[in-house]
Amino acid sequence: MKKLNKITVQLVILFSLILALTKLAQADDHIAAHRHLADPATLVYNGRVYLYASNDDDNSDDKESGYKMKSIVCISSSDMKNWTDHGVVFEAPRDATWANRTWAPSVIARNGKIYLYFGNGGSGIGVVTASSPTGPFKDPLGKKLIDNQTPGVLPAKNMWLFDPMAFLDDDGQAYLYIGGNGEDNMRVIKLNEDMISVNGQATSFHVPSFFEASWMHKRDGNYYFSYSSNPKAEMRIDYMMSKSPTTGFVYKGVIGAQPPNNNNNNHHGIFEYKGKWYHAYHNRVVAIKKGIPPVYKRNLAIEELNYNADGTIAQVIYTENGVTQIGSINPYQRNEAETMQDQNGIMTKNTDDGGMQISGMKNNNWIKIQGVDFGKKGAKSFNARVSGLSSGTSLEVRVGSLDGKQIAKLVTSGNEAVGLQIQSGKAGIIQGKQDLYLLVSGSDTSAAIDIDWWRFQQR
Ligand code: FUB
Repeated sequence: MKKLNKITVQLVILFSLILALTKLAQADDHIAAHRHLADPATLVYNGRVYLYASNDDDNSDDKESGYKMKSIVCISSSDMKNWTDHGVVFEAPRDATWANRTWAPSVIARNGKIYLYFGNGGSGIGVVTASSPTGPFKDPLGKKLIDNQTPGVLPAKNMWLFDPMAFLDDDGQAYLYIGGNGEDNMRVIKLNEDMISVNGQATSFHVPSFFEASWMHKRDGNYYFSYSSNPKAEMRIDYMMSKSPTTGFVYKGVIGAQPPNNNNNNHHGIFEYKGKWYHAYHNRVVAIKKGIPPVYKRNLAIEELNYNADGTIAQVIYTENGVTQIGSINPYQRNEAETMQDQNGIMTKNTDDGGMQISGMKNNNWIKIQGVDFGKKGAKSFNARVSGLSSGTSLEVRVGSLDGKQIAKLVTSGNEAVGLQIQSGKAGIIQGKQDLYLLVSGSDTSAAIDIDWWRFQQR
């Protein structure tokens, strides 16, 4: 009897473990998790939402790495589930010769231009500009926009001059919020219409337990200043409200407690997209899962944000599955392979024409595209621009799950031309809204498949 109980307990533990790992594989509390990304800035532009992040892949895997980020990565989505990897859009000193760090960006669009503000570590703020949200970003000043000499920045005790937040008010006045490491170290300064020069001197308001990660947003005439509290206050995301962007702020409480699987610095963004509000943040779930020191290897995640009737913010409850999908993916148009909801073992790189592709997929590596709507007629064939297929390695297309119905398969007999080629195959009967898996399978262990894009033809 005792032996039976022991076996039962072991089985329960095994099943719970399998369940937990399956859930993690499907979870959405780590987006674009083929990279390590942190400090999300948000931009809603031409119907898409863009997230800009400190590139934690610039940091090494060891626990002594330190924050060495010197590039900014951009990802974007039109449905809040499938994210497109646009790669590194700004890098120092390549694109700003005076800078050697690019921490915690803030991005804003004005007069047809995109402005990206960043911390050169904790020692000043730079600004770079582009005509597209995905760059290329160029340095218009050749020096910092804000440093210790900027009027109103000093005096301050142990100021961290970083974590910019650019905010454009409805009356056309823009502001930059900066600073960290002390309740009286938050600074706000007006930006001129050119967005690359300041007007007047920085002012301040007292922020309880202020540590870093300033954010400003406005809703229904209320200004919300939110931030990461200090370690003593558990590095929560707290907020204050006012009827003015620069004064009169009153502490209102907690937007989000320390996120699960983070246990360290916290940094968030808030934005409205297609009628809903969202809270982007970072955690350390992927590094924890990989078993590497998590401090300098963060990942982005997202939750919906809700308001109470009086305009205060309902505290976010962090979940694994994050947000619901808005709309669906159209399989009958070209879909970039670097747009996905989840993946296993993939990397991305630039194509020769400046776009992006998935690269070096090995056997059992896959991407998942959520909510692909095949409609009533369904598909008759599938094609993709790929390289690296052989008689021993194929690209399978499955629906529902990794071992779900196989609806297409690309394979070549070998000797195919080197480089990306459009390959076609028949598609089995498939209709309605489905999750799609593109999976590399076969016996060739040296396989390294690249995928640029995929699409189906309608029946
Ligand atoms: O990513 C480097 C620093 O960590 C940011 O500037 C802070 O906000 C914290 O997230």
